[in-house]
Amino acid sequence: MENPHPRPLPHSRGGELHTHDPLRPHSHDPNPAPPSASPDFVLALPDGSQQSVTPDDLSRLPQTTVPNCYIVSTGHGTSGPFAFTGVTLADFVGHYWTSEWEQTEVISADGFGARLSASEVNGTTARPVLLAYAIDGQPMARAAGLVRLIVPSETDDALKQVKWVGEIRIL
Ligand SMILES: Nc1nc2c(c(=O)[nH]1)N[C@H]1C(S)=C(S)[C@@H](COP(=O)(O)O)O[C@H]1N2
Ligand SMILES: [Mo]
Repeated sequence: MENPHPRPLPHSRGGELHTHDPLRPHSHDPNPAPPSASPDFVLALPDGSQQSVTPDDLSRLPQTTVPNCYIVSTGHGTSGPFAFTGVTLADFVGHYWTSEWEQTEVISADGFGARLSASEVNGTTARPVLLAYAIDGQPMARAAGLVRLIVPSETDDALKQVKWVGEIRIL
């Protein structure tokens, strides 16, 4: 099934990943296995700079826990409730980029990703968007998605619950 809200990619990519647009995921069976061993990811800033970020780096930023999160899919069921712990995406972006920004792209090397607007990221303060590194009080295993984007407000198809974050672009 086509994504009902297709949006064009602002940048083309080298072709090193999949040929489909990871920010327009279609309904599919979720990948069971991580695309690589390392949980480190690349942060690409609007000024063109890039840096590597580790789960340790995240754990030194303010910590937030969002309880009662569900991973919902009409196609392959619902799991939860989970309490996810991590840094809010708003705190994360604010730490690394203090100027204006409009949207962020969160992409896994397995070809799955989500695009979030600044208002979506900054506006969900009660149940904020997280970069999660722990689940139910335990460190998250790589196989379980470390580092995982958790969008608690999305409760229909899990298309924003990106496992194995490999790159975050601030735009
Ligand atoms: N990187 C990555 N994240 C992903 C997926 C995927 O294939 N790759 N599948 C999504 C889909 S369609 C679902 S239903 C959920 C499944 O999450 P779970 O493995 O924790 O149940 O992960 C989402 N996040
Ligand atoms: Mo899914």
